[in-house]
Amino acid sequence: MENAVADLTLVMGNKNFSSWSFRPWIMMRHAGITFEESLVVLYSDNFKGQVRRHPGAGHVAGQVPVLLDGGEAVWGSFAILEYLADKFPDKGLWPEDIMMRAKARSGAGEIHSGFTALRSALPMNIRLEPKQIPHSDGVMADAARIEEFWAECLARNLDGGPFLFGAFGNVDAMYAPVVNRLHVYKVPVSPISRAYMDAVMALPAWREWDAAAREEPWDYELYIR
Ligand SMILES: N[C@@H](CCC(=O)N[C@@H](CS)C(=O)NCC(=O)O)C(=O)O
Repeated sequence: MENAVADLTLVMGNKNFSSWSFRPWIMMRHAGITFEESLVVLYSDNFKGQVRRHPGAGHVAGQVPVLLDGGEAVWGSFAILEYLADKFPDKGLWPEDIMMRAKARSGAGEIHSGFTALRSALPMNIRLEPKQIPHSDGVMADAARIEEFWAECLARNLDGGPFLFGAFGNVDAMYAPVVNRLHVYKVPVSPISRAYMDAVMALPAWREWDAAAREEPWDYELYIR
């Protein structure tokens, strides 16, 4: 359902590469929260200044994403998702049950601050044709822990799934870039994880982001694997 009240702008990076921007974007699009996009191209001149030039954003860290709302700015993917859950309580962005909500936040916190081996070795690259590359022990250990968390969530089959706590929510949005990473770099995963990844990648919001990423002109050596 479209939300008529919102007057939000997401300051964000290029869709093909900006994994942090992808999180609030896919959540808002999936939940039907109306927003404008303001693109700051990754690695362009004075990136931080371009981000901070937005109204109300003079004090932010200078990275993307930033959410602008009513002349104020919220920065950082996790904080933006929390803000959206507060602002749109009817959207069910976190599980309703207090313990399930806490567990979803635990998982979201883990991906926000951890899995550095996987995140640095396998950059999000939406349009990359899946290709096999060698994976380090660190990458495999991170992938195993991600799969362990997913399996624990999916075994509960909350509300019949198919997402981590039933309906697609903030925790799924936090893991969305990892879905791309595991997919395009052909990290071997269990059938349970594969089914979850396929469900995420089949979302209309994912497909919209994917299609737009394929149209973008920017490419960077840094992301070649
Ligand atoms: N912890 C931040 C990280 C944001 C981040 O690293 N964004 C990258 C783009 S995906 C960025 O702005 N890079 C440009 C820079 O750091 O100058 C979040 O959760 O949003």
